[in-house]
Amino acid sequence: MAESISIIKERCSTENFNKISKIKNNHLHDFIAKFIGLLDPESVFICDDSTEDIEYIKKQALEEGEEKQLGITKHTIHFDGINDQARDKKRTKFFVPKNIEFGSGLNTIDKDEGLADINNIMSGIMAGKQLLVLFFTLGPKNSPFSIPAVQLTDSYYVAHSESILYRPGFSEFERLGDYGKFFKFIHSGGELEDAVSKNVDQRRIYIDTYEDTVYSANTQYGGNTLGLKKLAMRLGISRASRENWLTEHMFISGIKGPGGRTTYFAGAFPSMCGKTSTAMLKGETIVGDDIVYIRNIDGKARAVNVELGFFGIIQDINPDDDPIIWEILNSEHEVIFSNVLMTEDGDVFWNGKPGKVPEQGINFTGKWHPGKTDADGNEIKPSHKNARFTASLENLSNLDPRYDDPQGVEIGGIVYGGRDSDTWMPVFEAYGWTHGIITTGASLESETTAATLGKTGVRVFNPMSNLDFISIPFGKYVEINIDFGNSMKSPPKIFGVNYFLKGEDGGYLNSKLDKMIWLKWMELRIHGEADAIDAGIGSIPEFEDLKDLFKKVLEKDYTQKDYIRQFTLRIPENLAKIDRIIKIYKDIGKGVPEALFKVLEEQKARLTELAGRKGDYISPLDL
Ligand code: SPV
Ligand code: MN
Repeated sequence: MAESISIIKERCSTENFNKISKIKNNHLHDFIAKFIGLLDPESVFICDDSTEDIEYIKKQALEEGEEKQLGITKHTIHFDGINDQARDKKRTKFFVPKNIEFGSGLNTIDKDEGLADINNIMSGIMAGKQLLVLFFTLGPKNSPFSIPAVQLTDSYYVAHSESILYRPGFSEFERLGDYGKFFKFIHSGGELEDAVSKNVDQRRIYIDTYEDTVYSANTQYGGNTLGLKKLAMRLGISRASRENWLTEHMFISGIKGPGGRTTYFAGAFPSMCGKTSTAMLKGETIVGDDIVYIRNIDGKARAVNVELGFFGIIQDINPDDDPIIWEILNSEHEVIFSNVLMTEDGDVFWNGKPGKVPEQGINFTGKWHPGKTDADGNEIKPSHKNARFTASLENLSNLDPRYDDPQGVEIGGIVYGGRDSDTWMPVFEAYGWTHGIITTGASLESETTAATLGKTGVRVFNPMSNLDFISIPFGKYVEINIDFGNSMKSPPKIFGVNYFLKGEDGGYLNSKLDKMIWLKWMELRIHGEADAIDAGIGSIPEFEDLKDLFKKVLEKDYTQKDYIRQFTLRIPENLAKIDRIIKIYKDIGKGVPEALFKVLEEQKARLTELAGRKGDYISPLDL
């Protein structure tokens, strides 16, 4: 449509029009023109990734009040509104065209109805504002993994955040020419009051996996607005399911083994279960902390970090447990803090930050002082529990040298872990790919903590830690995971971990650093350099191997007593878990692969038989 380019021209300065003219892509021009028509911005800014353009975005974020300058030059703070502090699950919906069955458990809306609703909400929503057009690639450039993406937004904060978190893509769009399979994100914060979205009750996050498009309106919180993060992840899961690869909610890290070799692991953990700390283990290297694409390349599972930065939870970050992140947050590197406390002298404070709690400051509720309460009389902490920091991975001292490798890194092991006080052992290896996907990944649960509303200690089902993002029927999602590994001659080994196992006295059986040992043991297993014991749920470490590793890595004397307490097979708890998982998948019903029930029933039979011979609780020495 030649018409599209003239619609764009009308709202652009000559300079901006020259930029967009460099990309010869009719699909892109049509898309931008269509949304200029709907959103009705006063002007359009095209970001070509030049330093000047990025600086312009940062300057505008400060000028418009979406960010405030902090004491350190490259540090700013952003506040989201009081009721806009997290992902809005209720108002996040998938479009479903007529006559298509999407399966149960997903929040869906009829496509025509959804489109009518969002067109109504977005109609003229950018009147008087500037539309920003930004280009990125998900995954490394020029790689079999990369997916180009375009973001339309009226938020300089969203644009600034994405410029830190993602790989620039303007030149990639230029190179690709008339290419149509890019992801498309349209966001507007809507009407703002004191620089925060005013109409959060009109918040919408609508996902059209059939058109690779996501709409987000009347919200600013990153999880709802950063198109390339969790919005792209849902599009990625759909696309991957059609093309036989995987989009997963995982970190990637490189674990060092004997002789200085590096073995790469990818891992999924529900939030507050040790995902970031596993990605950032002392002495190891990080490729990514949140989202990965995994492909079968020449018979090997290879993976990339989709992103290039952290949008990480800041609560409890301290120099002892998180020395590398602490260093980033206290240096001259670029950081956007969100929803922490800002003090008069331009410093920040968050819940769990060592040091004295400031006497006063500004947080997401406005002026704050210790003891401030909300309308229900509950104490307001200095920072929101979901307060975050946005920073590039590229400044990390433990960044893996292959973090941007267009071919990805070869994944040797996949790790699944949840918060589990009484069932899983600290570490175990599945019998094989299908067994691992079914009994660990697809059976993942996590106990609620004091950090979430409601009762603590309740087990929440969260398959592959992807519950909130699965954009295809659940059964199909499990099936593509199974099929993916089985398409390879030697797929990655799968491991389960549990950092939260407790003893009879209610205390944790492991210290925070023990996870370093579990990863080292997995590394040896992948290379066939450690033996294991069959425990009915999979294979578990031998005492001597752990003893050696504890000594070598942590200079700790690991005792047989600790080993027995940590690795006693708890059969009643394991059987109860299998029953819970079978029930969940029976309730999902249609589309769940038969293999899932078969493998879970086999595990049940194995454990029941073991209990008959050796009792309900079996020491690893008796297995
Ligand atoms: C998560 O909640 O898993 C996050 C943050 O990584 S958000 O972008 O909100 O999804
Ligand atoms: Mn995440």
